[in-house]
Parts: sequence; structure tokens; C-alpha cells
Amino acid sequence: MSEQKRVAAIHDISCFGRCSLTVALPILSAAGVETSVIPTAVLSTHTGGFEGFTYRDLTKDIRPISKHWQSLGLKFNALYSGFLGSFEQLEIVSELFDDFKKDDNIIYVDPVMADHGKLYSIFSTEFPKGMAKLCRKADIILPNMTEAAFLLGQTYKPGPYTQDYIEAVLRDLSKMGPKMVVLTGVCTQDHMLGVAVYDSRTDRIGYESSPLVDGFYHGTGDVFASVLLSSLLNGFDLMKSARVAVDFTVESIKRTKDAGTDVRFGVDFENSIPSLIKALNKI
Ligand code: PXL
Repeated sequence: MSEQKRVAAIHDISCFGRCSLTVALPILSAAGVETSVIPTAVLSTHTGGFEGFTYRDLTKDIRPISKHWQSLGLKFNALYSGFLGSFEQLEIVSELFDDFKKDDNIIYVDPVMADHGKLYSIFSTEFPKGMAKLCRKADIILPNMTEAAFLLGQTYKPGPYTQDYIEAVLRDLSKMGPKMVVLTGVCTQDHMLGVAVYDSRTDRIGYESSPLVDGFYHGTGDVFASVLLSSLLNGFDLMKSARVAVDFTVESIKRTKDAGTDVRFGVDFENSIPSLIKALNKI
């Protein structure tokens, strides 16, 4: 049996609403990956559609956790960052990447900050510049179409998109630094939604999509990113991992839609975990 993989997941804890660490931790663990966490903040809910959420900032804890881990000589197969709440956190996480980067591990950055053409409410219009700087250090980034436009300093365009547009965005993002780019929320045909994947080492571009399910379900970016990383760490290539992650996310969204759950509550990914374990050939 191959050695168990270990990830450091650096995200907030949104206590209610199924996103960030409450999604990353169960998914990676179910995929057999040891998941260490650095909580960057604790919120009563995520910021997408709830009023009056609490926000306890944990910025001051990140460096001491990192220093302690370094003193223990800990090593990680992947450093996985998601929602980061301030420029200071971006800076500290960037330092942490320098401290834990090795030749054979991956820096995996989900540049969580925007969707549907808009920055999340807590971010200033300058924030994408800071996130773009962090993305330069990544091996893999996973922006949605809005985040991709903002990282490139461009105006967001709603879909459907031409293949030329998608491929220019993928290549431009990769030129910033990351070897691999996974663009989410890509719609090139009516009623289909999916992802476009670029690996600059082979210059290969691929697409994976599924029939569109109406409705904006919260936290699906975190679900998708956590499954894709789980699949990569189980030895699958980027294209296959994108397929596994699309299938898992769509299955979770459909189940949630059928149940009629409030879209702010996140998706029922828990009941897709058995399919993930099967897709990763773990049973
Ligand atoms: O799902 C991304 C996310 C993570 N964490 C917090 C958020 C969001 C998106 O709104 O508000 C706190």
C-alpha cells in the first residue's frame, strides 16, 4: 500500500452552511487523506446571504501554528488554501507556502472571493490583486469565471463563452505562475455547465461538463475543489480528477434540489461520499 497522503487545509470555519473547512475536512478524510487544518477565522455562518453573522478573526494564530509545525518537521503532500479574509492573511499564507514547499508537494489555491460577476461582500475591490499575488506561488488554481476575470484584472463577462475565450483565460492564468488551471462554472453551450482544465506542461486543454441544474447552491466550489484534490492525491490525473469532482458536485446539488433545501445551507454532499469512495476505487 502506498504511503498515506497528508494535506494542510487553510480555510475558515463557517459553523453553519457547509463550506470551507466543514466541507474540506470530511471529503479529504473520506478519501483516505490525513487532513490537518489551520482555521483562519470562525464565523457563525458563511457570508453568502445570511445577515448578522459573527466573525472571529484568527490571523494571529496562523504563524504560531506554522512555526510549531516546522519545529516538528511536519511535511505535507499538499497545501490547500481557500477563503482568506484579508491582505494580512494572504501575506501570512504566502510565507507558509514558502516554509512548507518541497519539490514533490503541491500548492493548491482556490482563490475564493467572488461569483456571478460580484466580489463577496466583505472584500474590497483591491482584494483580487492580493489574491493574484498568492496564486503566482500555486501549482494549481481553481477560479470560477468571475474570479478568473478579477485575477486577470478584466471585466467579468457572463456566459455562454467561446472556446477561444476560455482557452485564452486558461493560458493567461497559467502565465501568472500556476502550472495547472481548473476553471469552474464554464458554460460553452446552453444548458451545460462544467469545468475547463489546462496543464501547461503538456499544453493540453480539456473540458468536463454536465446538464445545468438551476439555482445557486452555496459552497459548491469548496465541494468541487476538495474532491478534485482528493482524487489527485489518490493518484488520478487532472482530467480524471475533474470528472470525479464534477460528478460528485452535480450529484450533491441534485439531491439538495430534490429535497428543496434553502440554497444558503449548502449541498448534501454527505450522501455522495459512498460514490466518491467507489470512484476512487477505495472499495
Ligand atoms: O464557499 C466559500 C466561502 C467560504 N467561507 C466563507 C464564505 C464563503 C463564500 O461566501 O463566506 C466565510
